[in-house]
Amino acid sequence: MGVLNVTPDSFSDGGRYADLESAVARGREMIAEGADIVDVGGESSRPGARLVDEAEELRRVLGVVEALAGDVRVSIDTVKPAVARAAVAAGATLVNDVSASLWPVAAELGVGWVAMHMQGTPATMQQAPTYGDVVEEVAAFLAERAAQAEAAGVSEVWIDPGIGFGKTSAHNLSLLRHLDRLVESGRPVLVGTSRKWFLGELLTASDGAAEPVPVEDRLEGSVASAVWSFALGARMVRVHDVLAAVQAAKVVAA
Ligand code: HH2
Repeated sequence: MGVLNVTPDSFSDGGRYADLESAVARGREMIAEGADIVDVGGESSRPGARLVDEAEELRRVLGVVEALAGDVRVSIDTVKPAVARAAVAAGATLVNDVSASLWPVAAELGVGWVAMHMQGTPATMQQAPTYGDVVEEVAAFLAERAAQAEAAGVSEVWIDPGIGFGKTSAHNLSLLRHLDRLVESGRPVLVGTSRKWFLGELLTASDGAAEPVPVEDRLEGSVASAVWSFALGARMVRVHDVLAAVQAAKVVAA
């Protein structure tokens, strides 16, 4: 799943694909690199991100979805029912939902749904994430939401531990270490580690550098965590660097 953020403020690529033309060009590039799905998003969910109103989010994403949907499977990364509905009308067939609450919309529209775990909201989620047992709590939450969606008639339900969403680096690492706990549920698992903060922090620790490794230097960490995720049974990774992830996936599959 290739990430296409049509936003001015996403943490790693904000502003690069903010207009229709550059976003569609980037989408086509990811298709050429081997993406199975292009995930179009018009609102950043990075910690502390500014909320976007519905009209603005629709303006950002709809043309992009429409332009790409004939050539690749498109998912819509949104927490707004109206944006999900309009994107599906424009050709999207998967709702990528970091709020894990839009299953009624997916059921109504007859499309797939990604349930991602988040503790809190993007505005506050990184202030003091707290769990008793992060792996069990995330697994239980996702199992409950997935079962609700299936009962409502959604036939394609993905589960995603929500790396970086209300989680410390230690929480992220525990979830990755025990990814098999999610895989054993039998539902397809999606993992999004690409370029995330914990990778920068981890590499700081190993290099003894003063600052976390910046976003543009997290490719190797992103690929390593994708390989790890596939090896433990994840079925899809959500990435910015599609070519590297596709190559890694082919090697793991072989
Ligand atoms: N991570 C981000 C956004 N959407 N969706 C799923 N299913 N899983 C994730 O891990 C996930 C996600 C955050 O990354 P990004 O889109 O690159 O940044 P931003 O939220 O700043 O646009």
